[in-house]
Amino acid sequence: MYGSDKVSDEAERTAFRQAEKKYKLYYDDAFKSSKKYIALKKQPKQVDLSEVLDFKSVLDSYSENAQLPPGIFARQCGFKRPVFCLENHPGFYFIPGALSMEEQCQWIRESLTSFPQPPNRTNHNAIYGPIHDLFLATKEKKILVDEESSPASLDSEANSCIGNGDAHRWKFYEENIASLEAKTCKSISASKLLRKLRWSTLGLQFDWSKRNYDVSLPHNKIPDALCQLAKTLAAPAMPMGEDFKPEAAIVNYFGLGDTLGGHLDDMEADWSKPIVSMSLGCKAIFLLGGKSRQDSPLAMFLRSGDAVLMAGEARECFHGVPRIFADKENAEIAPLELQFLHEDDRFYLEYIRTSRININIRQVRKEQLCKNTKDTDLTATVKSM
Ligand SMILES: O=C(O)CCC(=O)C(=O)O
Repeated sequence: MYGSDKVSDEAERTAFRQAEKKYKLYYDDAFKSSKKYIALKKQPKQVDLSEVLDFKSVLDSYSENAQLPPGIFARQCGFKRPVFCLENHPGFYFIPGALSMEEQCQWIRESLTSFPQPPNRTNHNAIYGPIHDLFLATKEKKILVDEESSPASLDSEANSCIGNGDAHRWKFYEENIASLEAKTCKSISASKLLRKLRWSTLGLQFDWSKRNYDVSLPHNKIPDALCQLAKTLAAPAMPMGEDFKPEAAIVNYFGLGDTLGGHLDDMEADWSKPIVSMSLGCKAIFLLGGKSRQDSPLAMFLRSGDAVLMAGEARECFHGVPRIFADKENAEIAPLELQFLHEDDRFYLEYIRTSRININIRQVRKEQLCKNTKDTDLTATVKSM
């Protein structure tokens, strides 16, 4: 799960860490001393990708001649395409191109508009409190201003309220009004905040400081359409037709250079239930390790529309995302760009050109508890807040 980038000395020496370092984005500083450096754009260091498993090529050759590389097997699970499994990682499933283009666009839009809306929490909560309509504010070029440091004259112009425990401290203002007072106010543009959005949580809210789910936190249920999609995608990991109840989701937002350090998702009660993880936007490298950080991880590409399931033993495996590719050549999002271009909404297009979004959906509680703890009990908390 999302966590600190700080790595202990011991972790620094592990096989997992070495792989993270191998694929992480570093810049070439060959030009630094040259005068040309200023004129040239920073160049990413070349990285050897020859060992990265590419399920797209696996699918292509499998469709052509039914051949599979050693250690990979295919299952027909009622999707348009086969689902791939790894002999060395029982419980891991890769569904290439699981989401249609329309679905990808839909969940990118939701990830930027409705998912970060309160009561869902985001990484911004700790500093700014709940923020409403961040995407809209970005489109409208608004500025978030700290009321405490702002002159009273601004107050009448504010049109969106945010609280940080003490009510309404941070507010969005029109750009021109906020910039008039920029010198006296603590402020940040909505577009910067959107760029710095790293996660939002849906359904049962995850408390990062305690590393567990806090069912007492106000929350909405995961949207029905997302639940339905997650249930459909989870089917290969539920061969006896068991039920998968999506109760919580974490949406991770990656910009250029962002990574997700190696971790385990171990806060859910029933590990036989999969984590359903969907990729949107720029291509990434995913590392699937073993039960110890000392185990060398397998690197694989994740593209927009791919889905991964981690269930059973695979739930005990370290995993992470050391790299996203935000450059035109490697991002592999041309069809997505075209789709958003047609929709004439340049804000989605601008965002996704250099970003990746991951939505991972989980059943948190054991079957019996899901049934016994009625959601009305939990929504009562919402109403009483
Ligand atoms: O971004 C991804 O593909 C993986 C996300 C993940 O591992 C997590 O949120 O626990």
